[in-house]
Amino acid sequence: MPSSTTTVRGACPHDCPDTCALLTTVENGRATRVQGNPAHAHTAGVLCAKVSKYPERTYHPERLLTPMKRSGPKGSGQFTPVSWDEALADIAARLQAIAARNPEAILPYSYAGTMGLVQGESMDRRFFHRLGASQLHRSICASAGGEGLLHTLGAKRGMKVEHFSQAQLILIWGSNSITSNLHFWRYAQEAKRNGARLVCIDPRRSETADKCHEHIQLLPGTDAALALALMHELIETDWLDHDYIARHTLGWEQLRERALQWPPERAAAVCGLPAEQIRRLARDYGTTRPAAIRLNYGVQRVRGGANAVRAIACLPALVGAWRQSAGGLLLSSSGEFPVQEATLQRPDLLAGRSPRTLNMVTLGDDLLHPGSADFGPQVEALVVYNSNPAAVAPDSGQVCAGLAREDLFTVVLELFQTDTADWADYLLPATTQLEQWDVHLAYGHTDVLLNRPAIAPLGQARSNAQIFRDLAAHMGYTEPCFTDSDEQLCRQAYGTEVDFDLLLTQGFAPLAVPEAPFAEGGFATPSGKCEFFSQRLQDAGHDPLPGYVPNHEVPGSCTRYPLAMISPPARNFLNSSFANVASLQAQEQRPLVEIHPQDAAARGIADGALVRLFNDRGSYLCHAQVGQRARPGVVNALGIWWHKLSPGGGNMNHLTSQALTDLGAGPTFYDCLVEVALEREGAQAATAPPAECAAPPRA
Ligand SMILES: Nc1nc2c(c(=O)[nH]1)N[C@H]1C(S)=C(S)[C@@H](COP(=O)(O)OP(=O)(O)OC[C@H]3O[C@@H](n4cnc5c(=O)[nH]c(N)nc54)[C@H](O)[C@@H]3O)O[C@H]1N2
Ligand SMILES: Nc1nc2c(c(=O)[nH]1)N[C@H]1C(S)=C(S)[C@@H](COP(=O)(O)OP(=O)(O)OC[C@H]3O[C@@H](n4cnc5c(=O)[nH]c(N)nc54)[C@H](O)[C@@H]3O)O[C@H]1N2
Ligand code: SF4
Ligand SMILES: [Mo]
Repeated sequence: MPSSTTTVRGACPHDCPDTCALLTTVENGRATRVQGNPAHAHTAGVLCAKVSKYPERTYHPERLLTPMKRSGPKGSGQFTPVSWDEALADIAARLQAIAARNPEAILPYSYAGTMGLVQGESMDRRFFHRLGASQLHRSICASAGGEGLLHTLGAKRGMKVEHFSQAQLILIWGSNSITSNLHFWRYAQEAKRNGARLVCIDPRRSETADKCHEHIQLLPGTDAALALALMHELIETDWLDHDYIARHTLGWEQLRERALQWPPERAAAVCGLPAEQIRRLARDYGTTRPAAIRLNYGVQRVRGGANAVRAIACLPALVGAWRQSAGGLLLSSSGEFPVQEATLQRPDLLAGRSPRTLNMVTLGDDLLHPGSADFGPQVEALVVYNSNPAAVAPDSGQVCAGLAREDLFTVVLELFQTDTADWADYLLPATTQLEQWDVHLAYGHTDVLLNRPAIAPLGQARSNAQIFRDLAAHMGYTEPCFTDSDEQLCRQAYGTEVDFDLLLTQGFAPLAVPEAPFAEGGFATPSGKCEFFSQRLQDAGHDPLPGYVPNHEVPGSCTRYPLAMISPPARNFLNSSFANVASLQAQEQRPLVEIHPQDAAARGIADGALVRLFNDRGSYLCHAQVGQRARPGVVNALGIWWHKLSPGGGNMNHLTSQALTDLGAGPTFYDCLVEVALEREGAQAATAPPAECAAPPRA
């Protein structure tokens, strides 16, 4: 046979703001190289270390290649191969039997293993709508911040990322961009070369903080206090754009009154910062133009997350930063994309039913709930795809106790045998991005991307859309929408809103988005203004103004658990994805917690020591990394290791709680108190909660 080499255009499917354009080299049917597409401006030919390793991940010796049925006790991870027909017929029969009693006893569980519109939210949604299953509130990442933006700017819209290169001041707020938003960082570097000042606002001395001019190392969960004190200073010194405020904002007088209650000294005490540093930041922000804020989701994984985003999102309107294309703020751009959700997801298949919605953050509690008039039926079946809840959902101990229920029927669609897959009754092999069609939006730029399959599916793997199509057939669903192919679904995702031919030829299509979206106001709020005051929030019984909402577990408030733990992303993993890829695991070395020398010395902990982090929810064994990346009183457990790849068989989510945020019912991963102790062989962790540190209530 003659040898052949082709290059196939694709899109990175991972939950990352950058949504890179990929070029996959295929030699004789095998993907040999994955690179960034130089023709795509934001990708600029560069990929992160993780996705550069894509062939290694795709051809990983532990890829799941056949459907499997549990053959050992629940959670044993023992399976035997079965045929697709046998697996699908049995799963359909089990789901039908449950649905005959009450379809709401079936719960789909998915997040962003792939962000593709087809493999992430199309045929699966049709299937569960038709079935009448419980709905899932997909809140695990961004719902608090999303609500904060919605009630302030009106939508997930903001600065175009490329314009950051022209800013003179960039606040990198709750974002370790070098780790999680590399292609934004490229624009920030360009700005730096043009003389811009870069300020990083983060409790952790991150890799990004190292490279900024200033690092403002506040306590976790105190960002709203900082933002209010900045407003205080902007008001006191009159660094305000009165014309912009008058024409394009709502609630200025009320916000002014609120902000005047926050002199820098008050915020300094809350944030654990010198007041002088807050004054200097206000001076920088009040006097430099263009001034840009790259806000990221790191700020909103605490009780007051939505209010923090709201407070920060008010700042650009106060100083009129939106007037310039290189000024303003970007948290997410996903609201720009004209996705045809109703066509893709077909909520009409609910046919008048309105099933309950369960929150993916409280999976642990919900799986253990017996069923009641309020709650509805006990969850009897769980179908997991694009997610690894055993490792990534908070309060892992409860999640795993729920997954361990003998009477729970669990189906997992996966690439690998993850911690969650170990609990499955059926484990179904899914394709990777290199083997499937998809079409994408982005939350860190404004281009649509198409992903073409580069290689044939490995083994018997099938795409998520294909698996749900096949399940629908086994359930006897005859609606024509259950026969749409993956390529047809790609065409439906944007309908006529995006030129599909351009996607086919070029691989990407930029949306027409204004250069300075709010230069003349035009916010997507009910008033059309930047809403400092929100009538909608007041009507719903919330504080109508942005305020400081203290953590559920306030740092320093509990003598038994004196340390605050945050658990931001590890550079070489993507959430729990890639944790099983040897070359990337080697980069991260081993599960670790960063701890300040002062906190380490007080506990007799030397660099590299095996330590136990614990609180009343559970414990996590990992290695101490003693140094300045952690501030005193705060430890950083970098994530997210699989339980079974960690020394004690757990991870930091054994410590995090299911408590929710102020708005948006999001998770509070970074709102968590712990103690750390040197691990001695045979020692027992103290786990009994004292009364003063009882588990926090749900917000
Ligand atoms: N390499 C890599 N890239 C990723 C991910 C990954 O796991 N690995 N995750 C992806 C996902 S799912 C998302 S949602 C995006 C965005 O994900 P984010 O979680 O926003 O990612 P980061 O920017 O890496 O981390 C957030 C930063 O916020 C800081 N932080 C923690 N608590 C606070 C706080 O209270 N206030 C402030 N100001 N900062 C705080 C952390 O120390 C960290 O440096 O990134 C994506 N990109
Ligand atoms: N402590 C702590 N916990 C956190 C966070 C934190 O910062 N700290 N971050 C949170 C955030 S921001 C997020 S977004 C969540 C992320 O939670 P998840 O979205 O669950 O993310 P992953 O851990 O990457 O798991 C995705 C899984 O999908 C699988 N997958 C990938 N592609 C496909 C496909 O095409 N088909 C199928 N069937 N499967 C596929 C992957 O193999 C992987 O196991 O975690 C949250 N958990
Ligand atoms: S994970 Fe992010 S930076 Fe890496 S290739 Fe994908 S989109 Fe690009
Ligand atoms: Mo996320």
